[in-house]
Amino acid sequence: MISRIDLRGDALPEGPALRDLLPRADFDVQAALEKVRPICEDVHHRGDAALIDFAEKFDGVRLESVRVPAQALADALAGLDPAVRAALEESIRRARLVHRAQRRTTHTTQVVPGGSVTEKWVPVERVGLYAPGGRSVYPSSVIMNAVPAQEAGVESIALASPPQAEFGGLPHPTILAACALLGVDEVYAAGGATAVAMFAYGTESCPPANMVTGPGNIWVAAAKRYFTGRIGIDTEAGPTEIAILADETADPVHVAADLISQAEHDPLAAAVLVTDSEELAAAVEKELEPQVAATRHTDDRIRPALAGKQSAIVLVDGVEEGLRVVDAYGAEHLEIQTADAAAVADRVRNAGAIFIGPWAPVSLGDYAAGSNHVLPTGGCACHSSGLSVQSFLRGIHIVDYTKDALAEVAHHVVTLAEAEDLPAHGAAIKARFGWKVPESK
Ligand code: HSO
Ligand code: ZN
Repeated sequence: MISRIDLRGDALPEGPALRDLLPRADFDVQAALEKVRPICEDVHHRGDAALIDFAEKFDGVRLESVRVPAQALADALAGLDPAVRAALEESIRRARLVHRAQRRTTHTTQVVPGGSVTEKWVPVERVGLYAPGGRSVYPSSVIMNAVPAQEAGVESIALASPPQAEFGGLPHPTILAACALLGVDEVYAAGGATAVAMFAYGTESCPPANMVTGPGNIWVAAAKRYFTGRIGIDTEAGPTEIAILADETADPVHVAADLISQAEHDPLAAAVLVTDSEELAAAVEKELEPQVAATRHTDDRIRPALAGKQSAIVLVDGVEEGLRVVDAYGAEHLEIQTADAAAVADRVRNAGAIFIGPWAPVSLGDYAAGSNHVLPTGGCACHSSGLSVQSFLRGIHIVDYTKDALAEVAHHVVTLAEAEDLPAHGAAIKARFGWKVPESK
């Protein structure tokens, strides 16, 4: 069901060469870009009318309005299963604890007497959150997007999710209920690239946003790329990934269950086990079959995900080599199931989130650890982080110098301006001191 890649014996290659040996899904956002361009431009030119036409074409329902009425949110919350409500509330509570601690404080550095630089953190003014529909109706993702934006102090938060024909053109009721629990009351029935375009350009019913975040399929990723520069985005989320670094101390039942848990998302989801234990590899292979057979999304998602070229069991000589492999891979989620798991985890450099030991499976992080589950995929963990309060803040430097403090450094500024052949830069200093460079002290 899952292939093996044997990297034992020879020394592992360095950097990109090692990465090339590791499995990964094809996720060609560039190719999708051409397809989303006309859709985005149609939303630009025709606004709500385009959104309504696209909803009819893609979602099979004719909308009366794109904006979801407040009553629909209240109804969805009233109809929510109490157990689901309690679980969502606990998830929100834990996420708030963690994200509140990420708030940044204004900080002033006294560079010289009379000269200071203050860094002030200012939230993005208006953010559009996206929650997918279809196969992935995840109220948990509404939490993971809304909580950091709220804790960052974003004043205007709107959410879009695809209209569902079976719910009369409203987004899925659990998405609406999650919005109601979070106090997000500006919600739109718009899906995929059209939703991103709605937030980027604005329409009659939806004012434009400065930033769009949230998971989605390749069309959402392509639309985010299309608008990058015009608006801020989080990351272009690709299919979910789990990597597990495990040794002979790991329980194969847990390892198999955790691999399957993320394979469940998508036929393109990646499940990668990196181990130095032939016994564990064999036991996991054996364990996968009954566990896969016993669950629900077996043939449409899990089997293709595990059998796909993006998934594998990677055999390495030791935990040391395993660490090099997981660093080269840069997984969205990385579990460490080895002896001294915390110490091993401490040495990992590239991962979206790390889960230590036997009692911290990725599923916990997906719902209720308090951590965020919007994480970099496709190796982007090598340069980017998951969603956090920081994602919604801008640090603004405030420069405050007195005349004496400027005079003290003026000659350096003028020298560098001359060296860069930018004499007018230097003149802006000299003009303040009778067109002379003040004496250096
Ligand atoms: N594992 C997914 C998030 C998710 N899981 C939502 C369950 N629901 C990507 O991090
Ligand atoms: Zn998940």
